[in-house]
Amino acid sequence: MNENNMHYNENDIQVLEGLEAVRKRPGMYIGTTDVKGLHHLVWEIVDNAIDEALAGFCNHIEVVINKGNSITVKDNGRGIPVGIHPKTGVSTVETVYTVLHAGGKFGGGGYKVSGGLHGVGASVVNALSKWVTVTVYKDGKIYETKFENGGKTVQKLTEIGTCEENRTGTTVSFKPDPEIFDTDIYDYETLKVRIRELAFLNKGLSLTIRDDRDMEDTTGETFLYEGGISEYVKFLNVSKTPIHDEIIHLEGEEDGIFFEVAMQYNSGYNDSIYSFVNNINTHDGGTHEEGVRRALTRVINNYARKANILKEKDESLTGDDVKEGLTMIISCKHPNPQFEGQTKGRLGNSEVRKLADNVFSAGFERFLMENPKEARIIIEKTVNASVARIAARKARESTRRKGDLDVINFGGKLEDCKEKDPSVCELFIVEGDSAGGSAVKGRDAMTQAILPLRGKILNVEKARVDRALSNEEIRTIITAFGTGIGDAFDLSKLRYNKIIIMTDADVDGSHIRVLLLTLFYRFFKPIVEAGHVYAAQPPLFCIKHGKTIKYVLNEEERDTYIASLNPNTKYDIFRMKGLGEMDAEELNETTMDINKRILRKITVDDAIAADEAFSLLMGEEVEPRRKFIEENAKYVENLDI
Ligand code: 28F
Repeated sequence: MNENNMHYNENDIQVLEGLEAVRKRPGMYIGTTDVKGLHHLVWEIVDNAIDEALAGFCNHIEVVINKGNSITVKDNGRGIPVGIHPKTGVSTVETVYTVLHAGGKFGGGGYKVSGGLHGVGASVVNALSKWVTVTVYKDGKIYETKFENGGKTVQKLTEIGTCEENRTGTTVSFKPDPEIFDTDIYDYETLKVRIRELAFLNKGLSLTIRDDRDMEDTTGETFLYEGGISEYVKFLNVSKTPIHDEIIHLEGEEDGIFFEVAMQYNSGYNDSIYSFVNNINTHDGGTHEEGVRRALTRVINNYARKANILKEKDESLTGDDVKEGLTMIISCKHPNPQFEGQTKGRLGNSEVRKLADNVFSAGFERFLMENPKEARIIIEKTVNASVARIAARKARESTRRKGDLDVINFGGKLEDCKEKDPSVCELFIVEGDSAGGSAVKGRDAMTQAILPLRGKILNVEKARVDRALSNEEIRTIITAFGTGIGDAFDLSKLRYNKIIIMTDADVDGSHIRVLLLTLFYRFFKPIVEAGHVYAAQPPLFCIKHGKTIKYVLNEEERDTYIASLNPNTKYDIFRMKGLGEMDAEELNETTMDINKRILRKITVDDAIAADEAFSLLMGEEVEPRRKFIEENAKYVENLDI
């Protein structure tokens, strides 16, 4: 794309308008006169330096915030031509800085502007500045010209000294006019982030940013990425967990249009896809993005079918499926970009769609062929996304199906309470039929409902929503809650203020409790977050002395209690039976009676940490799960009620 610049000459400059127009309506040229517009001036100048880099003549650009919030931008390019411009009769440097649209973009000469939106150029910056100084290093000489108060030439281009023969470049310093801008204070971070982005987008180009406002001669920060957008992807994935090592980097060129893409999947569920045209972020996508998305979906589907990971009967993967956990940078350099849309954030050039599709599909297909291990990891990730998407859809349809999950349809499993006001109602989810029977007899039938569970419920961490919904126990729970799930979830429809998990104090009981918590956390998170979920705590020991009966939860409490007794007291200790062996009265007394029982409220104070904990717990690893069962007090706060 550099050839275009070879025939460049000074005739390309066209004189269109005076700088006064810019000062009258700055918004038309730089968008706003707020802090954003202030920074925009820097990008106008930096863009010119980037153009020189894109032309292949510059590999270092420096931006300095000076004392007093003036800016200096320096490049080591060829230097703006210093000869007299035939149309204006003044030096080209002066012409570029005083004639609106003198950048060549409108002159048809082909000097590229890196930003399609920008590139209105140096003269706009000059028009909106208190002062500007331009220094050019060329042919062993140093030239300088100066402007003041909106671009009035106060010093014609003058040879002010000599330099080494091989030193070339352009240095521009300017101070934004405080009469134009709401603020005159530059933000280092804002400049740095964009400078770093420009370094990612232009491989091999080094960019330095320095803040000299507080202290001179600081070194600043230099960004140089030989890997270009691959390093951008690596940077974006740094706090994520990539699922394959290599960052896939593909590029191609046709008719002076350069296209490249870099990508890597991570274990997350969100995507970070950013696209650029001539270094400008195309927020609203466009043809370059469309080409890639189309090709990505097609190539993955083809591979998945061929490898039989996707069976004949399976639905095809969608664009959403294939971008789950995808970090991707798309960059296109186009000599004549058409920006569309309200905010001009969309690339419209239709020829780019094909180029993007071709470059991406050929390269990505090849990557998959050459890296079968990575290919499988990637395809399986996208297939999982698809399974989850289909399952979620089924779940929604299922909860919508009239009558299917209605309370009416219980078949007698739920022993509901008489009271209908949820604020006083409780649902006991009880392990086993026999405990269920005792609980029904021992309950307060007015406010306490009993749902007995037969055996263990499905581990929803290991099963997708569709399988979970085909599980009888889970369907019953969903129905009992009354809230629905997925899109249809409605917390206000919860039929009980307290949902109490009542399981044995042994390992099996703990396991069932964790399975239920996982189910609640995954499907009914708001219920957990709102503090509706509790664990009943059946006592492990009963201590009788005289007429007093004391139930304690564990050995520690037992020993503490005994130590507190008069040493002469005679007492008996009974190890409590499992829930199933207690009669109704015992169960009521120890575990259900509002005045005597001990409940533990399940809280989720840190949703993210809890989510991770649940994954860890309920995933493949057995050991951490055992640990949770022992330590689950971390997410559970003791509460005496
Ligand atoms: C700190 C900002 O502005 N760098 C620039 C060049 C180089 C050439 C050029 C610029 C003439 C008519 C535009 C040199 N030699 N940094 C910069 N480096 N402009 S701006 O040409 C200016 C054109 O319109 C340049 C041969 N061709 C071009």
